[in-house]
Amino acid sequence: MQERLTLLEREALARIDAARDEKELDLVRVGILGKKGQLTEVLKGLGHLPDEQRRTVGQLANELKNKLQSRLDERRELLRSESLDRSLAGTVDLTLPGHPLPQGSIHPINRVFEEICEFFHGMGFEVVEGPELETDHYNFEALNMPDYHPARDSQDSFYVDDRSSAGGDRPAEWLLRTHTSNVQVRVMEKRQPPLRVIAPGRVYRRDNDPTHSPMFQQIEGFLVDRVVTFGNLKWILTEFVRHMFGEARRVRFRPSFFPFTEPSAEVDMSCPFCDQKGECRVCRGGWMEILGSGMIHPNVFKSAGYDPEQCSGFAFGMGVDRITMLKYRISNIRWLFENDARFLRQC
Ligand code: 2NL
Repeated sequence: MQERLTLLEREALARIDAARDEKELDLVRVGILGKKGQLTEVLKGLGHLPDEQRRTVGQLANELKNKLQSRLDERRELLRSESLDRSLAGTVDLTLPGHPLPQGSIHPINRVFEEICEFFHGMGFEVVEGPELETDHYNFEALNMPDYHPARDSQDSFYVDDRSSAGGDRPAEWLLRTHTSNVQVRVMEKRQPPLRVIAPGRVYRRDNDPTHSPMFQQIEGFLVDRVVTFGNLKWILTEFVRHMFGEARRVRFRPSFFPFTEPSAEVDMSCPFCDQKGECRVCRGGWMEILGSGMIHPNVFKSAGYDPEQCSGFAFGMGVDRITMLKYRISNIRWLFENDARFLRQC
């Protein structure tokens, strides 16, 4: 009986060591320790042995059972880790750096906002903000736009109450500001020249197509002192355009009209994409309009309580969205507002 156990042990250990995977090892285990396994059979047969032999053989068989069980466990552990190593081989390199966290970026409009404000700050201008909900006085009246002015039509502006229902002697009307000039009017009302102010912010107009959005961002600026000339305006705005679009830009001032300035000029720059070389889909003709400007109208000074004989100044205004589109060659203004991550990632 003891010999049988010794034989069984040698054979069992050899089979355990020969098992090449966990499945094979399990078959080996069943063959030895299963319900009809070899060792199980031995243990079952103990009952037929005489008392004394049963004790010694029983003890040996139990020891062998424990030994084989732990050998099986060891082998299973080894096979498992070998198979894990094999399946990871070549697919995981633990020395590689981890996945970087996605990083946000500044929205192109804010980037351009910052760049513009930085330039004018360097020129001694201060940044002032004001209300987006405004009265017709600050948005139109004080800017030499009397109530018959076409821009005041409800077709063009967002009035907050119903314009048509207002009675004869109408109180102040409220609307979403159509430009940030309201801020400058409020500054002039409170303070005396010399003044150098830029007013950035959101403005609202009833306009909606690929190049217009009902809400857009504007920066207006103005400078008032005792004697300010159109030459001062030309110099600052030329410097500005070259700061934003490169020193190589040519700048031209084209006569125009705004109710709040006289004379008025639109500012064009040579196209930064084709450099005026002709056929260009962006500029169509070599020049691109980028801002409006002029000498502040005497009526605007009068509404602010300034004497137009004692001071003069220039003002300008630009659409930040438009400048952003030109700078980054964005063809549809909606890209700027949809916040599609695929677009923003490119900025
Ligand atoms: C444009 C043109 C302009 C102004 C804005 C202004 C403000 C005051 C007095 C006089 Cl308080 N003028 N602003 C002047 C000329 C042009 O904007 O194309 N804007 C997008």
